Amino acid sequence: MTIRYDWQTTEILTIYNTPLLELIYQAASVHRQYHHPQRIQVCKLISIKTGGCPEDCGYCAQSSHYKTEVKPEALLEKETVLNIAKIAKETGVSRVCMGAAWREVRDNRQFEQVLDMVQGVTSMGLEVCCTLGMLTAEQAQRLENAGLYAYNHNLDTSREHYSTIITTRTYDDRLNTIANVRQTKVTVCSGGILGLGETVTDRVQMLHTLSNLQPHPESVPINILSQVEGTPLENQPDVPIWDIVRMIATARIIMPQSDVRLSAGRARLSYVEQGLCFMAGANSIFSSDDQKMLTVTTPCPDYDEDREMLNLLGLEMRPPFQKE
Ligand code: SAM
Ligand code: DTB
Ligand code: SF4
Repeated sequence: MTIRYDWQTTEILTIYNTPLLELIYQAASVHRQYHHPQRIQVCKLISIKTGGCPEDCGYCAQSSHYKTEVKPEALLEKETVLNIAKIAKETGVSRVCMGAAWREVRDNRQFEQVLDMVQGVTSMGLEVCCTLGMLTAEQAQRLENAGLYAYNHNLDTSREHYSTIITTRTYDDRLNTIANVRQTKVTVCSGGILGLGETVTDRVQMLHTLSNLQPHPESVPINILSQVEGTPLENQPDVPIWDIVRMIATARIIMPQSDVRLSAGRARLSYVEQGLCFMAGANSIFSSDDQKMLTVTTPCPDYDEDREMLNLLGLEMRPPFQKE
């Protein structure tokens, strides 16, 4: 099967609605053609700058527009970041993702500090990813020069649904930043969230936008909304496991070479449910030593628990820079 960049929304919808076990079988078959079926990428998130974000993303604990448990903190020291990365590396983690609650990167001293952290963690032999909000092509170039391996910038949902979730930036702002990263050798990580009150059509449209990017994002995170008290989306119902599996399988089939990451929301899934997600083509997760994703509002399974799960499922952790 060759990689396609011309998927139509009707085709994607047909895949999404395929009888479940047939869909999983098809996704698993594609997965095996493009990836080592026993290998899972394990990533560690570090919130290098927490809270106080000027954006109004309706799901986010870090937006200053909502009153949540999260309090704004200063940028972490490089030493702190290197220590967290060291423990992650010793555990077998291959990628460290540094997140900042910024609207966009500014050309200031804080950016210099982030570039220094990127350099430091990269020189430990780890893949480094950053998610810092909007970026110019020049800033992307500076991150590349510091050794950055990936940049995360999610589309979150469809263009149509986007404006009901976020009003402080547009879908095109998002696509522009992704295009700016594409001007460098830094790989692109872009996906979305399930559970924002979107329809199946919105999900399919988001997958359509992602799968029509050429090349496809090297990694596609599928987040499941973690309902945060104080945000406009605090009362959204849980996303059914079947929708999660369908979304993962569809992403796997239409973007066969990309890593599909079962991201936020994994903590509430049983090993059996996660096993189904891996069968459907998910091959990447976030794991942690502090039980959280970026903030305390979104739990994350820890290294020990994940080691147990991977052992039970006969899976192993993928070393850094070894994507086939
Ligand atoms: N500020 C940067 C930005 O938005 O691009 C980076 C950090 S932001 C926390 C990264 C992604 O995390 C969001 O795009 C969203 O997909 C996901 N996310 C944030 N809060 C979430 C929540 N409560 N549940 C699930 N996913 C969430
Ligand atoms: C992504 O798609 N998921 C990660 C990462 N990129 C930055 C974040 C997950 C949600 C974090 C929400 C929280 O911890 O508050
Ligand atoms: Fe800010 Fe990112 Fe949260 Fe949006 S998702 S409020 S941009 S930290």
